[in-house]
Amino acid sequence: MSSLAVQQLVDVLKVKDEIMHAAREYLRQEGFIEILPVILSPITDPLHHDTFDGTVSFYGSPYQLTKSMILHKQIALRTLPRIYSVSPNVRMEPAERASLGRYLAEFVQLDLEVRDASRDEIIGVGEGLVLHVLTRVAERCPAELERLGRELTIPEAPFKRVSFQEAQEQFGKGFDDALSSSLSAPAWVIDFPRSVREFYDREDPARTDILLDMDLIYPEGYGEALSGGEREHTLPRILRRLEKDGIDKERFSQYLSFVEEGLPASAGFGIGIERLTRFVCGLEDVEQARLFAKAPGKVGAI
Ligand code: ASN
Repeated sequence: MSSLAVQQLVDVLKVKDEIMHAAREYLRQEGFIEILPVILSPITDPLHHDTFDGTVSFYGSPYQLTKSMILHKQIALRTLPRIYSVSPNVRMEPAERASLGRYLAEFVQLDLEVRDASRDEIIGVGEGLVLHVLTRVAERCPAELERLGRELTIPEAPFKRVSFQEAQEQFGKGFDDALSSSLSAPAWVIDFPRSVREFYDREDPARTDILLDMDLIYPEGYGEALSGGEREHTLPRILRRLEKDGIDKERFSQYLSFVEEGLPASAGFGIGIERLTRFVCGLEDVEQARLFAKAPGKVGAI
């Protein structure tokens, strides 16, 4: 990865600032309330893929650094119906992922959730958010984009949808990169199999082992933009999912007591801010999208 010249870095940071401004503008207009992020908790997203845990001692008790706000988002919906958080996440991915250009061990996710929403409704929020951000950046940062050599095309909604199975048949296992390189506009991948996702994504009542979830994939090889879906929210279903995934329910005892009291049905997603900045600016590597970037394995980064 080549390092950016000072002016390019300034331009990237200005674009990132506009991305956040536009995202908040859109979400406020859509009735969302921003809640402050949780950074330390005894419970966090178990994640399906391999990461090393960031555990710290909280007065002698093991607490984890947040991997995503998913469990807290569900609990927060007991208080407010439409929420989001600009949430710092720590996911210590295996070091070899650094070379892929789209992983940071510390990154920021705009994580949102809506009470009683369906996947279709939340897909609409995702499209609206991405379109608003791209339109505003194109309007407000033309000089920055030009200096970065980036011509932004504003896609049309609704974005194309492809099922996980279709994508895998066409592009093979781990299809994200090949699918993304084939696209000239963002597209949704829907209906992931249960075995590749986390326990909180809702299983389709009509199709065993297929989830009502989705990823948004950027075009031009920039890869995954966001992940989300409808959620499991009742105790018997969550306990069954934990069991199927071989997860000890004691690990989530605090979460399960909220589930027992009652969680609302919901759907939501989280979109990575550095990846969005990389896509909007047309950057080679996600490390170029922020200051103090920590790529997987880069010990010494501050
Ligand atoms: N934030 C994502 C979601 O809402 C979960 C994740 O990042 N693993 O589904």
